[in-house]
Amino acid sequence: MRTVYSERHKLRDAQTELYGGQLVYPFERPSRAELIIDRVRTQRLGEVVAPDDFGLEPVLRVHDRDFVKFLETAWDEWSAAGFEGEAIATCWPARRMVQKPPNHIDGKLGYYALAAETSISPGTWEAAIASKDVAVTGAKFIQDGAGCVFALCRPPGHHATSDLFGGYCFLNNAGIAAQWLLDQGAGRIAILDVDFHHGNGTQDLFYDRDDVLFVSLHGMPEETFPYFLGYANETGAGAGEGYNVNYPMPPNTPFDIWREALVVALERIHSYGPDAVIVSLGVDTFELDPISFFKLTSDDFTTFGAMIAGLGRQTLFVMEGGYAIDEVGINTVNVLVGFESI
Ligand code: OKP
Ligand code: ZN
Repeated sequence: MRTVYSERHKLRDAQTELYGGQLVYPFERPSRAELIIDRVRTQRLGEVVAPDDFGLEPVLRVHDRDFVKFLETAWDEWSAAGFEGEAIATCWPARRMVQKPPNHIDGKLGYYALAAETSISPGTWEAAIASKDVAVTGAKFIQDGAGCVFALCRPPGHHATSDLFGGYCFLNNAGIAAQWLLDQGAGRIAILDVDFHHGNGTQDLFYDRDDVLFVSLHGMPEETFPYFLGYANETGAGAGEGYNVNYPMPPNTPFDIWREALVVALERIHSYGPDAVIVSLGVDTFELDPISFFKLTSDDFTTFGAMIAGLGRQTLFVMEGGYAIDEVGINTVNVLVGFESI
């Protein structure tokens, strides 16, 4: 399969993540994408192509214009305000407070952040833009008839909502690609989110719609990030009722349990009959992932890639998380090779 990749992800190299009360070098780091592209090449997965520039139009189909403007100018406003570290949200419009963006960048950060771990650094905007272009370029190949494409996005996207960044995400790459395919004439898109974390942003984008089916397997929100969404009773609203499906699972879930959830998820996608499937591909379900608690082995990734291929649908893989650096390339490419083995 073809891989879409941009070197511009390296422009996102924040030096800080607020973790366990300390500022650490972020888990979501440039070497992740470099190790994945190295593995794509050594395993000869297929050609690697650079993305086209699709501009902001596809972004503004799912994201709020003021939010996008905020992301574009946040670093400059932060440094102009005289702050010396990276831009970190530290205050929020909490319960019973006014939900209105203030003028000062310190307050705007809290208004547009869903969490504090994700620092904004110089180059973050440019990398986020390149990442959505990787996803939309992948979608274009799908539109042109490709059976499967790997969009090696970085930074990831599935936590980003129409007007919130966080969880290492800025623009919702999978959501932008899904909406772009619909705008090109697709009738129905299914998004299968197999990242360890619930794709709260993607769920939120399409929650009241029936033209995007969102299905997610993830750590139960009682126990892990993003904590405040991802329960099984979140099934959609209005016209979208029944088109949102969550499979939260407990700590130490092994592959045989996870795979049962995937079987049911794939049956739901099959009965939906989508024109294309977008897989939010996180490999942080791996047993050695430093921030997650599922127990998949490297071979399990190959197995579930083949299971997804069993749908027999055009499939766009969009990279999300995965933080066990030594195996991130192996596990990611195992999914893609598994898919191609069918
Ligand atoms: C991004 B993706 C809060 C911990 C926050 C953020 C995890 C983001 C994961 N104490 N951790 O879904 O892989
Ligand atoms: Zn994740």
